[in-house]
Amino acid sequence: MPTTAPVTPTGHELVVVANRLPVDSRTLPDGATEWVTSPGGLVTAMESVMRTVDSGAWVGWAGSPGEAPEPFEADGMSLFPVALSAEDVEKYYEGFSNATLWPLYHDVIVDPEFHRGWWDSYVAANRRFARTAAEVAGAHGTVWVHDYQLQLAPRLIREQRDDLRIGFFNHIPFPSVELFSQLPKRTQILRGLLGADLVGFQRESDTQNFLTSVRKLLGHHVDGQTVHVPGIGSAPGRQVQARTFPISIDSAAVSELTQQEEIIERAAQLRRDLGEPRRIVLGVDRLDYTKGIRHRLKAWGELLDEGIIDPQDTVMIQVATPSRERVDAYRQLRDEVELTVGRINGDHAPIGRPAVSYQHRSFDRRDMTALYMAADVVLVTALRDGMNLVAKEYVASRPDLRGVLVLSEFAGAADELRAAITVNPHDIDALKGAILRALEMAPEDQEEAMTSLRHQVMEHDVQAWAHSFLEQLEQTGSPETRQPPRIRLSGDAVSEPAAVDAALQALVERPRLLIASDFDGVLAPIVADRDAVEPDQRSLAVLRELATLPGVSVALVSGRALADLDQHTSMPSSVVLVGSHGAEVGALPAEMHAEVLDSAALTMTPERRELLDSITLALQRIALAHPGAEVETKPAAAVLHTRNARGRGGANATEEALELAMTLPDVTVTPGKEVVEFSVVHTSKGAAMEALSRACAADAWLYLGDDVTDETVFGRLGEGDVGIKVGGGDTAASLRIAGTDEVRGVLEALLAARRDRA
Ligand code: GDG
Repeated sequence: MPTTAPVTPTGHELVVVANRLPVDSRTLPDGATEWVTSPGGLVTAMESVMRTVDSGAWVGWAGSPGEAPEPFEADGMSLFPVALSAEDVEKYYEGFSNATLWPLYHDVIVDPEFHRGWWDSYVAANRRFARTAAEVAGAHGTVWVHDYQLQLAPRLIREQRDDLRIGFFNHIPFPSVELFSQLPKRTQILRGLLGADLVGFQRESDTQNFLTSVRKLLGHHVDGQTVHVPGIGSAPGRQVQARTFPISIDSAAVSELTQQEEIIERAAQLRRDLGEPRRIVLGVDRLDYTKGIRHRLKAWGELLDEGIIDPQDTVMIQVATPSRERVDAYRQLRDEVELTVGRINGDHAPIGRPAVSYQHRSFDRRDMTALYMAADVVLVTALRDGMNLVAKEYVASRPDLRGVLVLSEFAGAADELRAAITVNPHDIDALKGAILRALEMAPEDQEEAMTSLRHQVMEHDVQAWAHSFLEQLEQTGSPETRQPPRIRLSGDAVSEPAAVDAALQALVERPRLLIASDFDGVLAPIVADRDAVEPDQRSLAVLRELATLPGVSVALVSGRALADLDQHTSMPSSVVLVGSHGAEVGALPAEMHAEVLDSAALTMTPERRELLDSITLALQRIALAHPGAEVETKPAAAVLHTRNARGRGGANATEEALELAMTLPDVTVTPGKEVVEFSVVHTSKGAAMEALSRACAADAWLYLGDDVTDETVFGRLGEGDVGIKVGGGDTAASLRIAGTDEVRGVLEALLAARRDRA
């Protein structure tokens, strides 16, 4: 029983993030609220792994719309409730999660609905869960995110806490790429999931479907079960593992219940209540269209209609637990199921007894076990199901080795429970045949099949499942070994002129050179009005001159849009211009190999265009609220400039823009000096330099830069390359000079030295 003592929100070693907390609230007669733990399989599994860590936490919704209760302790875990408003419940939970994702991921058994407002709410809710998880996880801790409601959370957590190990497990199927592609927000979802170090699925086919989607829709390199996620900006590339972990149940606990006298008696009583039928057939499901309840009833109704089953000696019990009752498709399903049950009972039930005993309510765990123990046959006829725990619970409830399981091949459990009678539930004749085979199976055959099934279920329980997921996560993405970008110089002390000279002398000796430079702050002093920039004409002239020398290629790499850069520098075609932080590359001189540029990463798709338009609008709204802030639009990016904003306006606008960035999982956000850029193509100055260096087959390169965005280049310095930081601040460059005047000096020295060599 939970206590309501508040917990200090710091430092948990293992944090579970799931839509629901493992508790339900109960209102006491005096109006006070009491929390009762709701032990499901996941809770049991987590209890077992929580025992292995010093401190465990669970982040989730407490189940009632409105304000979240204060954090509290329950069963050795700290619970951190996340608030969901009534509108969140409608749009994030019932809408995007259960009326868009759920049907789409279950092979569109009903049509998924797409509404843009639902998506916004899904993003906002995922951010809230992610923020709480990031707040409560300890340094280098582990976060395990569960299920389709929280697919953006892994990335959103990583954006705040790069020190964490993050795992994600999808409890429901992952659809084929053809179906997944229907999802308007498909790339955002994939990028959200790829924030994890390990993404787990129920079946091997789900894992493969995910990897195919990542490869086809994001263009990432996939090597076996490893996804190579390219680095963005100064962030290094990452590897994400996708693996299969079939979930299970607390098998020993279920089996143990079957030994209790009271439960044995309940099972016997059940049979008596039903008039001692010769055979009981059982279905247990949430009332969900994925579970194939209609197909099951159709088969059963036909068997009765045809007189093959005698309702006097064979009864069906259908437990249909209420579920998602405010979602249209579920209301409709309930009506249809109840109509069908009514019809079957009207046609066939003996007086005083049902042909189908239909139970639209929840039973407690002990009653459920009694039902399994009383059932001669259990029907699991799901049209699509991640795993299906009912199948495993039935097996665990039969230490007497009696009973037959009919199992849909579309349930994940079919991969493991090979000794069940498997069936395609869409084939009603085959389903009828499977039911009859089950009813007629000889006791020794039942025993043989059940022995094999129990071997599987008792060995592979939910505790083993959780431990194997966490063990794999432990071996994956290890935060301790993740290197932050290397800092070679701090402060603002400039390098010794002799050191700069020596580096330049060594550089000019290389046969093929790439000389590249940032523009603002390097070739031109920074000015408040970006259009009034006055580049150092001598520096530009020296660069033009360098470009004429044999074996030398020259490039300007800027955050400015390409056209803007061109206008302010008037470079000849022998100098390559790279704009928008690498997203726009001008014409390359004939001797360069254009094919090495990654055009897929740079292409503006209609999807990216639409995204860019919405970002521009949002930034314009922020700029309007903070006078002096401005929005610049580029072909593949929108930029918020705060240089001219008044007072705290600049800082506030930047904060709001970074808040906005959190909601945009498909965008590269690059904060610079009083500027934040949102690019919808994924590249960086560093990536562009690397491509240019390959395009001109350079033996070594020189790069001059002053901004944080130039660190993406300095971070890639190889042996023989020279990186010069202009101005103060931490940098991965190896040398520092003071300002634009010194840049001119460096370029002149370089030109003279290279000429001498020639
Ligand atoms: C999702 C995936 C995957 C049902 N009625 C009562 C009751 N239950 C319990 C069952 C079972 C659980 O609910 C249902 O689990 P399932 O696996 O069948 O299905 P989903 O709820 O759809 O779960 C599924 C699962 O996640 C785990 O990863 O297997 O594929 O869809 O445990 O016994 N329990 C009680 N009273 C009831 O009336 N106490």
